[in-house]
Amino acid sequence: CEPREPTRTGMSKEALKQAYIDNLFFIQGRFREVATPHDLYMAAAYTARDRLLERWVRSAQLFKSSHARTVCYLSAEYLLGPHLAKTLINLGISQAAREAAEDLELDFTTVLEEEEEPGLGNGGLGRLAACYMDSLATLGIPAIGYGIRYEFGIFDQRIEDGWQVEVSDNWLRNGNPWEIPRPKICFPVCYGGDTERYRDADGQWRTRWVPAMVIQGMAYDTPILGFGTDNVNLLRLWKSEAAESLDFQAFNIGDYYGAVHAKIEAETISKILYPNDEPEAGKELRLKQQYFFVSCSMQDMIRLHLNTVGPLEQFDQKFVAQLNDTHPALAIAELMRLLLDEHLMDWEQAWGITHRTFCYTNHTLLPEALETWPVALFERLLPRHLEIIYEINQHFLDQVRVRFFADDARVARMSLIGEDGERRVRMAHLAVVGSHQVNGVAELHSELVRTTILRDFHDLWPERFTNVTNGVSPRRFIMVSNPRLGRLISEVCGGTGWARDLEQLRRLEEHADDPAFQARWREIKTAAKRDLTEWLRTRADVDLDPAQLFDIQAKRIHEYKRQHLNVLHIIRTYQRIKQDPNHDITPRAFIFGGKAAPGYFTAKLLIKLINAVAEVINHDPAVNGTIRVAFMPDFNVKNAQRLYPAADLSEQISLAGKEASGTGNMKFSMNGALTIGTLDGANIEIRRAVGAENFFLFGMDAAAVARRQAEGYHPWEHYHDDPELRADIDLINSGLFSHGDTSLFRPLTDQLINHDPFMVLADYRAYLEAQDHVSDVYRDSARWTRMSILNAARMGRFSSDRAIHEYAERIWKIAPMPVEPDG
Ligand code: DL6
Repeated sequence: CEPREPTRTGMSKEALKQAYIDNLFFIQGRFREVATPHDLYMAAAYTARDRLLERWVRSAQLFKSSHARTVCYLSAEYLLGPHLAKTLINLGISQAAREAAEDLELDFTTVLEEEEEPGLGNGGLGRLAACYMDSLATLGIPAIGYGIRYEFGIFDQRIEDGWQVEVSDNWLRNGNPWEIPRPKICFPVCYGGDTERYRDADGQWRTRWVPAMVIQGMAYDTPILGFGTDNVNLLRLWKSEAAESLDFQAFNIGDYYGAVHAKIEAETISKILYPNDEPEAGKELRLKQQYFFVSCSMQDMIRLHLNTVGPLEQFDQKFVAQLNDTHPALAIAELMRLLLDEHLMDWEQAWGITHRTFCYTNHTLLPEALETWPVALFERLLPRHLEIIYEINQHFLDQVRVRFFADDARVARMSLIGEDGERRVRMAHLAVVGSHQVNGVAELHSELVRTTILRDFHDLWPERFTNVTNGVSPRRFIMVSNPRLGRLISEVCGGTGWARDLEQLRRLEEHADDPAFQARWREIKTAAKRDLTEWLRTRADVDLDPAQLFDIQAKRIHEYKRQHLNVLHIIRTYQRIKQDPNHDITPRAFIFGGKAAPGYFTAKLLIKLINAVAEVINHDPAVNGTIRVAFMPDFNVKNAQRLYPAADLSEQISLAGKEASGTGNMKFSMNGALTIGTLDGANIEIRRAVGAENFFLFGMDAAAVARRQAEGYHPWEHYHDDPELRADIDLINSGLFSHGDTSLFRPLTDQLINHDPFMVLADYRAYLEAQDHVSDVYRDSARWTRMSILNAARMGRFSSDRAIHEYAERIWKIAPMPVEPDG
C-alpha cells in the first residue's frame, strides 16, 4: 500500500482531510459536530499555513546561506484581501482542498466566506503593495515587506438612509491564523527629548539623542507564497507596545492610572489606520506611526545584515529599500541616524550607503496629497532627525547653488524645508534627494512628475527618473475572483501557466470571432452577473437584471474620480425615459462601490446623492426596470472580487492628469469589461494595448485640461449653454431626490456650477456621447463579446509580475533566487 503522506505537509486530498480534522482538534479544541463555521475556517487556514511555513523555512535557509540580495518594500499600507483562497491557489491545491472539505461534508464556500480580510490600507496604494508582494514571491525575488500591524484597519462601511456610516474594523477579534508573533524581534523606538554632543573614544565629536519617550515595536510575520513556486517571502508588520508593560515606580507610589498610561500611549501608535487616501495635515499620531515603522524596519535590516553579511559598509549591496510613496521617507533620516550615531560612521560614508539603498515611488500629483510636516512638530517629536534633515539639505542645496548659479528662487523651491508660511519639511523632496531612483506609476504620470511637481529635480538629476507602470496580480484578480474565467483561460492555454506568464492571454484572440466560444464567454459573464445580483439583492436590497448592461464604477469616492459625472449621465438617461417612455434605451444597471474618507464632506454627500438617485429611479414605475442604480456597501478586496467579473463596462472617468495610474481599470479589463475612460493614468496604456477600437474614449486630455485652466475655466458657461446639463443639475436641486429638500445637494451642485475644479461640466457632453456609443455597441452582442475577449486577451502587460520584473531589473538590480522543490 501507498505510504501515507504527512498531514502537516502532504498535498493530497487524504492528507488535507486528516489535516483539517487534526487542526480542528489540536488547535481549535473542537470536533466536527460542534464546530462553528469559523472553527472550520481556522482549521482550513492552519492546514494551508503548515504548508506555507514548511516552504518559508526552506526559503529563509536558502536566502540566509546565500546572502541573497533582498528588496525591502516599505509601505504604510497593505490591502491584502483574504488569504485562504489565494494561498490554496498558489499552493496548487484549491481543488484538492475543496474535495477534502466536501468529503467531510463541509460547505467550502461558507468556509472561505468566514475569513475577515486584513484591511490594512485605503485603496490603490495599499492594494498595489499587496499585488507586489504576491509577484515578488512568484518571481522568486527575496523580499521583506515592512509595514504596520494596525489593530483597526480601514473602517467597514454601512449605508444608512443613503449615508455612509463608518464602523470600526476589529479584524483581529477572532484571531489571525496567518501571522506568527515574534516577541524576540522587537526594537526600541524613541520620541521627543533633545540631542547632545559628546566626544567618542577616538575624540571625534558625535551626537546622541536623549529621548523623552521610548516604546517598542514587535514583529508579526505573515508568510507570502508565490504562485507555482516554493518561494515564500516575509511580510513583517510592527505592533507598538510599551517598553515596560507597567511603570512600577508609578505603581509603587499608588499612581495606578499613571502606571498604565505609558502602556496605552505606546499601544495607540499602531492602533488605527488613518482612513484617508491623502495625508491629514498636522496629525501628530500619523507622524509617530510613520517613524515607528521605519525605525523598526531599519533596525531590523541592520540586525539582519550584521547577522549574515557583517560590516555595514556593504549594507546597500545586501538591501535595496523601496519607498511606497513618501509615508516611509523618514527611513532616509533614520538610516542616517543609525549609521552616524549608533554605528559611528562618518557622514560621507553613511550618506553614500543611504543614497544607494533607497528608491522612491511617487503615487500622486494632487497638491493636497503631497506630504509636508510642520518643522515645529518635527522638532518636538524627532529632534535628531530634523538636525539630520537640515544637514542633508545643506549638502544638497550647496550642490544646487553650484549647478544653477545665482538662482535663489530655484534653491527655495527645491529646499527640503518649505519657507512660505509655516516652515514645513517636504517629504517628497527628502525622498528624491535620498534615493537613487524615482519612479511614477504610469507613463503619463511619470511624465507629469518630471515636468511639473519634481521638475527642478529632473533638471538636476534626469538619470534618476523613470517609469514603472503599475500592474495587478492575475492570481488574485482572475483566478480567485473569477474562477470560471480562470478555467476557460486554462483550457485555451493548456494549463495554468498563463497565471505566471500573462502574455499567454493572447491566445484568447484566436477565439474572439468564434460564436461557440463567444457564447461560453457570455455565459461566464452572465453567471458572474447573476452572483452579483444575488449578493446585492440580499445586502443592498436592490434587484438587478443580469440581462442589463452592468456599468460599474468602484473605487474611492473622490471628486477627481468624478462619480458625479456618472450620476449626471444616470439622471440624463432617467429624464429621457420620463420625457419619452418609448425612448429606446439599452437596459443598464449602474453600480457603484467605494468608501469616502470620514472627514471628506463632499465625498460623503456624493454617496448620499447616488443612493438618493437610486431610490427614486428604482421605484419609479415609468422606468419599469429599464435602468437600475445600486450602491455596493463596503467595497473591500473581498467584495471587489464580486464586482470585477460581473462588469460589462468599467468607468475610468477621472479628469485627465489627476489619476496617477489606477489599477481598478486593469482588474476590470482583465475580466473582460470594456472601459469608458479619459486619457488619464494607465488608461492611456490600456487603450493602446487593447486597441483604440475596443475602448470608449472621451473628454479632454491632460494638455487640453492644462490649457483650459490657463485660459480661465468658467463652468457656469457650460451650465447656461447646455440645456440638458442645466436640466440635470436643476433636477438635483429641485428636491426630487431629497424628499423636497432643495438645499441638501446644493454644496455639490454649487461647487460644480461655480468652481468645478475637476471640470465635470467641461467633459459632460463628450461623456454622454461616448455613453450613447456604448449603448449602441452593447446591442450588438457578437461585436461586444469580441471586444470583451480582445480586452482580456491583451492585458498581459498589466500583470504585477511584469511590473516587478521591471523594478528588479532596472531599479533594484536583483536577480531571482528560486527555492528548489522539496525532495
Ligand atoms: O499607484 C497605486 C495608486 C494609483 O493607481 C492611483 O492612481 C493613485 O491615486 C494611488 N495614490 C494614492 C495616493 N496616496 N498617497 N499619497 O493612493 O496610488
